[in-house]
Amino acid sequence: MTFGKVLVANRGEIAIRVIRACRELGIASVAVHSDADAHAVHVREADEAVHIGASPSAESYLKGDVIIAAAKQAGAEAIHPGYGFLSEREWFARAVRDAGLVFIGPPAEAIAALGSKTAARMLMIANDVPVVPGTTTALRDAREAKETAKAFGYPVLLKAAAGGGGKGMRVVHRESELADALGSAQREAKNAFGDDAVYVEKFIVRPRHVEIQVLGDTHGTMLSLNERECSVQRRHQKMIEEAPSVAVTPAIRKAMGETAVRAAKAAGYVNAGTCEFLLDGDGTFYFLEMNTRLQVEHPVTELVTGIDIVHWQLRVAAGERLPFRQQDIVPRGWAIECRITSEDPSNGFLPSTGRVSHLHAPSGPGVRWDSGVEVGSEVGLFYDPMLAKLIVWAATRDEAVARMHRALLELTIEGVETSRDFHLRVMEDAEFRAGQIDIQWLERRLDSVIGARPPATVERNAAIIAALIAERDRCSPRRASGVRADPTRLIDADVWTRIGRQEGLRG
Ligand code: MV4
Repeated sequence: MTFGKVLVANRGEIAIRVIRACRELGIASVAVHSDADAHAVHVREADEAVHIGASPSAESYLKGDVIIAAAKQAGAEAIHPGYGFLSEREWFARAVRDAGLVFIGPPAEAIAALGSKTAARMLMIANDVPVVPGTTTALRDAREAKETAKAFGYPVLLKAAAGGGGKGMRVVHRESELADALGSAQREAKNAFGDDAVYVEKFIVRPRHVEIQVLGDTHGTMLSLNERECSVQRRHQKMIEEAPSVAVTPAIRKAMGETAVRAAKAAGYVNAGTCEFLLDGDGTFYFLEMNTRLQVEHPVTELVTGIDIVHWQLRVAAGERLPFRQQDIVPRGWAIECRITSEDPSNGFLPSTGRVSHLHAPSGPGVRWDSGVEVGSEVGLFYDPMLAKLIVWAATRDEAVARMHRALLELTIEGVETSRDFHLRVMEDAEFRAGQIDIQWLERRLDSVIGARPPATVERNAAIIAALIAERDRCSPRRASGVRADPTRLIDADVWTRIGRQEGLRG
């Protein structure tokens, strides 16, 4: 038994993802939307929709009280928060429960227990979860900072206790830099979180970011759905995720999974959550933090485990028992996700706006397209720039990379700049193909990835197609526009532009 009706307190691709799961389970869905989203896909796909305010998030998707009132009004029994927005706000989880509704996520107390980093570190240490060597209390002054840094050895990393997402973090390589770094980390933490508490950790050099998906019910079962490799990121924004990780051996997987389950149980966790780890070159892993929500990259885990995480979020929130045991979770094949954002990689990832004028979504074997946009969608600056996620599955990593490359070639989005060509270049990159990635990889490799030429085969095909089109246009000018749509999909937009210009085909 699940719910009769669920309100989805989000927008874009994740709202649609949850609405799809509801429909598959026979649950009616209620969308919420701002002014800007009056005609959005998620509004149309839901069974009902409620307008909750003006376009800025603070006046709509962050209005917890308005959303709870909308759920009561619509007769929903539960609220799914998606990711971002209200998903990790303890007060919202509590307010939903106090309103007599079910929050589809962890208990408010678990969100609270994992919210402060220093408190979470203490909890983890008490439960034999390895954390990065460092302190569990805020530094009082530069003198104390120097003493502790000396004890752990340089380089060290100063972190905001209230932090997350890299704010208030400072790497310190030597004692002479420590006092200044402490001052600026404290100022940044105060500004960002209203709390200047900063603590110190040993700085792990060139680790991978590997995370474990966990899933638990209210009857005491907590399972590890194994790891995702999320090292390909830029400025704390993940760009590409995969499962499994080339760096995770069966022994590491087992140890990391058991650790994540222990961490989740220690926090009183229920529902889907993610434990973030740093994994160093020797296979040593350290718990960083737990994300108390469904994550953007959950589909790669779904594809390799065969478990529909959103279905089970809904079912365990309604009190159902998970029917799996840990030994039933057997990873199969390889999955990769590329985040398709409205950012221009050749222009410093500047956000791009406009109306989606043409869209061709990839399909075919092993391809999943989780999108929040369609032809006609207005892409503005009010919300996150992620338009869609392209996820592929294949038997091996090499095949998954080839399949992702093929799917990206099929993708056409016109009207806004996107990260599509950037992803193509990554799939062609020798280091990425060898799995030689860490959290600094993209920053190191960005110029060469963005500046890279497409492979000769792609350019050669493009040249042939351009010549053929030019020939047909000369013979039959009126059919030119119809002919152009298909071949351009086979080639990169940048190649098309260059060759098209040479051939005088543009415009
Ligand atoms: C670290 C680290 C190296 N050593 N801690 C970044 C955000 C926050 N979640 C923790 N972060 C890091 N903590 C120690 N002791 C490197 C990072 C880090 C990072 C971690 C995961 C994913 C991307 C990252 C990018 C830069 C730095």
